[in-house]
Amino acid sequence: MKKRQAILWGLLLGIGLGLPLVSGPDGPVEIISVPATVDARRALRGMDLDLLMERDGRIFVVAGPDDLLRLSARRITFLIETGSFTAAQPGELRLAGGINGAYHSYKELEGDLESLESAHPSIVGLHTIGTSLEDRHIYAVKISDNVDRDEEEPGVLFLGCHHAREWISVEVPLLLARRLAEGYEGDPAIRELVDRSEIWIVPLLNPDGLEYSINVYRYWRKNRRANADGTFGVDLNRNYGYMWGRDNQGSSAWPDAEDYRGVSAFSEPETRAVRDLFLGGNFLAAVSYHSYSQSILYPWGFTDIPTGKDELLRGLGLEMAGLIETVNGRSYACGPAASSLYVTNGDLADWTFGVSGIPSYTIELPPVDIQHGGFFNAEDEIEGVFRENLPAMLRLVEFVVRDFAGPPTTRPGPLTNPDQKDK
Ligand code: 0X9
Ligand code: CA
Ligand code: ZN
Repeated sequence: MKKRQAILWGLLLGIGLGLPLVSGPDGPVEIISVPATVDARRALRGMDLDLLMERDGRIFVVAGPDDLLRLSARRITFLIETGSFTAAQPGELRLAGGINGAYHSYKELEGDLESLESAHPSIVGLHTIGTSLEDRHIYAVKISDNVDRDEEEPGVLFLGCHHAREWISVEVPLLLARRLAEGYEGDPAIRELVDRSEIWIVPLLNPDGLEYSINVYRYWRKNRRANADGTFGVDLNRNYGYMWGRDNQGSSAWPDAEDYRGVSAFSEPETRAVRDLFLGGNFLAAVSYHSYSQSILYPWGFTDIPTGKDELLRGLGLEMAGLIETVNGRSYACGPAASSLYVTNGDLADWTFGVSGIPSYTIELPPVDIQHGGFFNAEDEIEGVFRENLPAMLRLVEFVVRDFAGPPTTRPGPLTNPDQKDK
């Protein structure tokens, strides 16, 4: 990895995680709109503002007092729109009518998953792998031949929406389920992959968070755990049990932080659901979809020490990035999570890799940066983002099918922990 690129990534993802709170220490945050002109776009660029949406020729952004001053200094006229968003609770913003458009809410997803199962009952099985804190189902779709039977076939796991505001990460795995189910009859390549593997898809790991993001505050990230100090939410991608809470750089001990790790590893029903599904199966690869930054990240997240399996992780990762680029020409960077980016502890990919040594990826979907929309992907981009990811997804299924058939020496096994080695 080139240094310049590594630094750029750090910047991009730093922005991705460090989003504004509803009210910061320096005063209230407003939703404003500016005309979608070349000048306004130029002024917004580099200001670290969160783009909310573009509508009727205006760009809506979340801005603090300093941002308003900076905009005024650049003679960009803006309208304060906060009033057209009704407050759900003091200090929170609500866009009346919901803003999820073509994206799936929990109920919409539930309906679509049920229809998919009833249209293709022999290869689609809908499972509830857990229940969220607000009593929503955490759904997993199994796609395989003889779907009701637990066969001796390799498993591959695709998940979306650890983070509530990353709506595109629900759609990509959901569309994969649909493509596999609908392609089974007519597409021999799909059929062979489905026959020889068990593909598990969890499109919406964080249903409570997603609903909150749709109905109350678009930029919500965590689940909706009521923390002891009165704040809400645990970052599900800091709650897994490998190197959980190892340091305060990779996750936070503070409940109000965006990367709060929770009171203990697997304290959350969502991460427990993934743990139990994973440990009960025979998974040989896993991908966790997030947004944004167009990157394919592999372990470790908790340290920049290489895993010892970098050749495999990097090789497959680069292959996936290559396949993605051939579709729409968009390039996804590829590298080890911690050293290319920032350190995390308790994330999913470290856990699946740490406990079983299988290729495990975090794929950050488009856009590449906040100037291209950040967490807000246009509705008409959903299909294109899915289409570019499909070949990479199928490549991973093909990998598990081949790997499973290969000699036992190539099969993954538990890893030694680089931490324990020097103790
Ligand atoms: O911070 C995360 O959980 C992921 N990024 S996001 O902006 N979608 O929140 C990245 C997790 C990958 N792991 C590391 N970067 N260590
Ligand atoms: Ca099967
Ligand atoms: Zn994320």
